Amino acid sequence: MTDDLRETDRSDFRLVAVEGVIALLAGIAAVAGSYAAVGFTPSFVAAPVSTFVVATTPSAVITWSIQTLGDLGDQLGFLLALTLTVLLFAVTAAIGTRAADAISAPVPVPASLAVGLLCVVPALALTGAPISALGAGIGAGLVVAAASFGSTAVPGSAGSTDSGTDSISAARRSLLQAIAGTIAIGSIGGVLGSGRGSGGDTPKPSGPVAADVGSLLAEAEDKSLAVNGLEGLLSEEFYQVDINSVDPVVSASDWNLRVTGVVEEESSFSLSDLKSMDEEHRFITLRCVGESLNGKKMDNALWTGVPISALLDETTVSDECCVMFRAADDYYEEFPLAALKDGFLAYEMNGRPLPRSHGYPVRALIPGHWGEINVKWITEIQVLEQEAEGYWEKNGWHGTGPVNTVAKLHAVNHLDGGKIQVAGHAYAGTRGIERVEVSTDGGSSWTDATLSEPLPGTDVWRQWEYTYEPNGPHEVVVRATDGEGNRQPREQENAFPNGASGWVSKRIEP
Ligand SMILES: Nc1nc2c(c(=O)[nH]1)N[C@H]1C(S)=C(S)[C@@H](COP(=O)(O)O)O[C@H]1N2
Ligand SMILES: [Mo]
Repeated sequence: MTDDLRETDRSDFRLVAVEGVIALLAGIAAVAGSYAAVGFTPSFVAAPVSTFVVATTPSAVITWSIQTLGDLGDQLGFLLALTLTVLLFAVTAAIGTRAADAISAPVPVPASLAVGLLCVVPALALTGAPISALGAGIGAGLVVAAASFGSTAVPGSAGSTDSGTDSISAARRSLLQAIAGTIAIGSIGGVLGSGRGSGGDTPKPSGPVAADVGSLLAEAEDKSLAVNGLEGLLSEEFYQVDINSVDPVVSASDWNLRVTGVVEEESSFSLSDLKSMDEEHRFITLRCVGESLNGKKMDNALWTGVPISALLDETTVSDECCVMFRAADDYYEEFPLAALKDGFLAYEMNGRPLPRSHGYPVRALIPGHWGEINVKWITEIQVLEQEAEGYWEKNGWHGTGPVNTVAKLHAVNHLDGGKIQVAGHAYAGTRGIERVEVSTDGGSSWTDATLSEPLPGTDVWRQWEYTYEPNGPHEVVVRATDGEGNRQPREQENAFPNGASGWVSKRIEP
């Protein structure tokens, strides 16, 4: 008698476990369905969850993650958001299955329908996007349908059939069917979603670039030092830093930039307004205040657009203290008005429309300043009477000012004949780079490195290179002097809060 009971308990437990796993699979399929419908856009169900995760993570943890985990931290954060989203829909699916059981009279409701309908609710609440919610509902519903395919017993109805081996094998079969369904939905969703992920109406780059852009790009290539393992003067893969895992999708035709606040008259500009102004091409280098000393969040591109001053003339900005930029991803950054006067609004990068990841359709570029005030997807320039804190400053960073001078050491080549070649990029914002020195004895003696010819522009990095004959294991140290004659300080500082600084050094074995 007791043994019998235990046996029943155990099989009940297994049935409930199967029900739980199927609910989890339905949760995964809900996320895949939403992805299939809208791709990697803010309407994807995991996007608002990710924003929530970032918003509720203590800033000390974020600062730690930026400095020690770097991009991995962002990836882990998104993985957490994805997991939470799956769990949310899994719980919803479990409730839907139980609800279908409960309301089996007078008209039986298939669990798949109940789950599908119920999953639409949180998806809609999260994203406000009916298509995304429909995708989530269909995904979850299909998995539950797959689970119950070919059986009369709904998988949720643990105990509704005779207990024992029959129901166990039925449960096993529905579990396998649910797994197969989830794999199918996941694969189809992956393909459909990645097709949509590019998003917006970002034009696909095609055909040759404009002639003047082409010759500037050629100039950058010509002036680049040919060093193995060293990127040229034009970055091939421009780094990306965002507060959100999922970039906003902004349509060029709807895009609008408002100039507000303490201005004589508020004004607003469309993309065609900008494009009707005198266009300029500028090489501008960006560096993130959060990157490590010898990190890779420093890159250069050729940007096409118009000076911000062209927009301000029309509104006569009064002599106020500061300006706040606001963007489509709810990002905001404040900085002194003086820096705005040299600012630039770019709508092309290397002769192509800005990629979505770099601010399509329009971003700001503020020469010589840390990356964070180079606001992407910009929507508003608000002139302020009083200082205010931007997104990162609220979290303790001081990243609105001019960049620190840095010389990176990214390439170490062992050449034929035993010589060693070291090389990297050096950048000092609008101060420019005048000199890079290399020491191969840990900083006792110094030699000038070869510099790449300067590119046109006031805010562009240079490459440096030095080849020498090694004499046993040694430490290479690099230091830069900016165009105002200031040698960068030796002491190494972490990124938080003022940006990494110090001389880069590396131990090298010949
Ligand atoms: N709207 C918006 N603009 C933004 C950010 C952001 O998260 N949202 N990140 C900033 C930061 S911290 C940096 S370093 C640069 C990076 O620009 P990139 O992603 O084009 O390299 O964009 C800045 N502009
Ligand atoms: Mo940044």
